Amino acid sequence: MTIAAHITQLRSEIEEHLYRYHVLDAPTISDAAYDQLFRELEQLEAAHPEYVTPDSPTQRVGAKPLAGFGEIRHRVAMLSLENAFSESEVQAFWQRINDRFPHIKSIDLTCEPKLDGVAVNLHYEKGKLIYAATRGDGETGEDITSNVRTIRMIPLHLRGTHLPEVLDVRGEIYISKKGFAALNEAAVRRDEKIFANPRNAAAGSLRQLDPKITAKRPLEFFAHGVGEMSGVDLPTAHFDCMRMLQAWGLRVSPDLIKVADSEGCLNYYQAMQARRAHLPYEIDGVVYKVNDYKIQQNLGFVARAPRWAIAHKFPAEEVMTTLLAVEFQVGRTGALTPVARLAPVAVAGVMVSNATLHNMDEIKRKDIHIGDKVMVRRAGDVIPEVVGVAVRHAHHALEIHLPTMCPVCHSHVEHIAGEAVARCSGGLFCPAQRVQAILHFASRRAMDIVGLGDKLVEQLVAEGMISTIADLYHLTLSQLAQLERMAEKSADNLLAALDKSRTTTLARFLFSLGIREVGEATARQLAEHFRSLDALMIADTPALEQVADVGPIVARHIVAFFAEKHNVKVINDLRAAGVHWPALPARVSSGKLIGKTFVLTGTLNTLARDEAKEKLQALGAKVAGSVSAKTDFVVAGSDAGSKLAKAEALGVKVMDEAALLELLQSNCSGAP
Ligand code: 5U1
Repeated sequence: MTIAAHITQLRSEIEEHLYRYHVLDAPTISDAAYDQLFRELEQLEAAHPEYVTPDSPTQRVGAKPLAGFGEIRHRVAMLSLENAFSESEVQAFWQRINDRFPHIKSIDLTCEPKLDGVAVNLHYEKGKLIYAATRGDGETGEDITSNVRTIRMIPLHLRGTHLPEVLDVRGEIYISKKGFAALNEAAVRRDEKIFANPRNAAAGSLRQLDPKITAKRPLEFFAHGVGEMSGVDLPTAHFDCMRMLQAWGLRVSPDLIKVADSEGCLNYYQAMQARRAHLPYEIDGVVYKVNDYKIQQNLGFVARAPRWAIAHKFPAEEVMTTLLAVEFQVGRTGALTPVARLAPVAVAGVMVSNATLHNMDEIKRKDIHIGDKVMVRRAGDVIPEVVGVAVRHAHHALEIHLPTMCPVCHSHVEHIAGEAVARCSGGLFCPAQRVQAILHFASRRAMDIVGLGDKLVEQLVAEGMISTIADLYHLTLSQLAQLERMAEKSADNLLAALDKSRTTTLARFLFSLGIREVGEATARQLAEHFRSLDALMIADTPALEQVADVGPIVARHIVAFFAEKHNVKVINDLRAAGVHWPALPARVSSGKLIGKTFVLTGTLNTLARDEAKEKLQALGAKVAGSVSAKTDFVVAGSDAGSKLAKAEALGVKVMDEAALLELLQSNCSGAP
C-alpha cells in the first residue's frame, strides 16, 4: 500500500470509530485502540507532511489563535421557538394547527428534548464542513468554524456517497452535566472563575479566540433541524430527515419520537420530566414539531417563530436545602433585601448557595426561620429564590430580624408599616447608594450639573475622588484631568457647571437631596411652606402634614432623612462648599396671582420656561400643562401653536413675554 493510501485508510477508520462512538453510542474498539490508530496517523503525517490536509482528523485544532470572530449571514434565517408553560397552551397550539387543516384527518407531530445550549448552524458543501456559525440575531451569527472543528462529535466529512450539494444543519452545542462538573472542578483547582451553568460554559468555550482552549472543553452536539439543503431530495417529514442526518454521521437525539396528537405530546412531556434528572445533559423542556414539511410550510411563521413548533418548558426546578443564615444587601436605592445563605445545592444544573428572600413581609408570610429546610427555586437566568419551608427545624429554628442599622453605612434602617421594603435612611452618605444619589443630585431638574453623566460619576466614585455629593464641589482641574477620556476642556466645563450649580433655589435643593417620595412638586410645596431649610429640618410629622400633598408616609420619610446625622453632615458640607439659594420673601398670602392658573407655551426669550414657572409659583400661581376653560392666562412666547389657538377659541386671556415680565415685576414689588 502506498503511504497516501495508508493515510486515507487510517483517516476513514478513525472517522468510522468517531461515528460509532459519538453518534451511534456503540463503539467497537477500546479507547486505547482508538488512540493507537490516531497516533499512527499522526506519525505518518509527521513523516510525510506533503499529505497533510486540513480535513484530516489530526487537524481539528488550528494552529493560530483568532484575532476576533467574523460574521456569517445565514442563507436561511435561524428561527426561535414560542414557549408553552402549561398543558392548555399545548392544547391551544394543537387546536390552532387543526383549525388550519380541517380536511386533514391526522397530523403527526415529533417530540424531542430541548437542550439548554448554544444554537448553531453547520454548513456542509459536498459533504465537507465549510463553516459553522452561532445563531446571533437569527439573520447573522458569529463565525465559530475554528472552534467547532475541535468538537470530535461534529463530522468534518459527512458519511455516504449520495450527499447534498449544500446542507445547513441546525443544532445545539452543549456541555454535559459531567463535563460541566469536571470543568468547574478544574477551575477551582486553578483558582479560576467557575461557570454559572452548562450553557454559559458552552457559550464561553465557543467564544475562545484560541481553538486550543476550546479543544480542551467537553463540548457536545445534537442536530435538530435543517436550513438550506440542495442536491438530493429532502425527505418529506422532519422525523425522516433526522434519520437521514444520522446516516450522514450527525448526532441526533435518541429521544426523538413521532406522536399522533397533543395527548402523545403531553405523555412525552411527563416521561421526559421524570427522566430529566437522570439525563446526562441539561434540558429545560421538550420541543413539538409538525412532522410533515408541507404542512410546516403552509403554517409558516409569526415574527421569528414558526407556527408549526413549540417548546413546552419544564417548571422551575425546586430543591430542598438548609437555611444557614440571612444577611441583608443594600441596593442602589437603599432597599434592604434579605439574602438566604444556604447549604450549597444543585438547582437545575447550577450550584446555589445564596437566594433571595425578597423582603420581611415574605419571610413572615412564609414563616421562614434560620435552621429550617427550605425549598429553593431557579427559573432560567433569574436569581434563585426561597420558595418556602419544607421542614421546620425541630428545636433551634431562629427568627429572622431586620437589622436596625444599615449593614453598609450604619445609618438607621427605616421600615414603614404597610410598606414591603425596608430602607437605609443614609441616602446621601451610604456607599451602596452613592452613585444613584450623585446622579439624582446632578440631574437637570435637581442641581442641573451639565456634563456629570453616569459613566463619569461611576469613575469618580471608583477612583475614590468623591464619596458624597458634597465632595463634588472640592474636585480640582488636576484631579479631573487624570481621568480617562477627560479632555481639559470638558474638565473646565464641568468645574464651571459645578460652580454655577452652587446658586440654586430651596425647592431645587430639596428635590436634589433624593428624599424618598419627595418629587419636584412636593419639594416646591415644602420650600414654599417652610421658607427655609432650617425650619424644614426641625419639622415633625404633624407640621409636615400641613403641607398639601404630604401625607403620613412622606412625612415619616422626611423626618427619618433629617434625623440621620450622616445626611445632616452632608448638607452642612454642601452649604460650607458654597451651595446657597436666595432667602424666600415672606409668604404670599395675598396678591392677584394667588390661585390663578397659567399655561406657558412657545419659546420665551428672556426667561427659561422653568424659571418663569418657579417665579409664578412663588407668587402663588399654578402652572398647568394644558389649556382648559379653567385656565386664567396663557403666556404665548414666539412660535406658540395649538395651545394659543385653543386659548383664543376658549376666550382665555393671552399675554406675551413682556406682559408676563411686567406682571412678575409688579407683583414682586408688592402691588396687589
Ligand atoms: N430540539 C430542538 N431544539 N430546538 C430549538 N429543536 C429545535 N428547533 C428549534 C429551536 C430553536 O427551532 C426550529 C423549530 C426552527
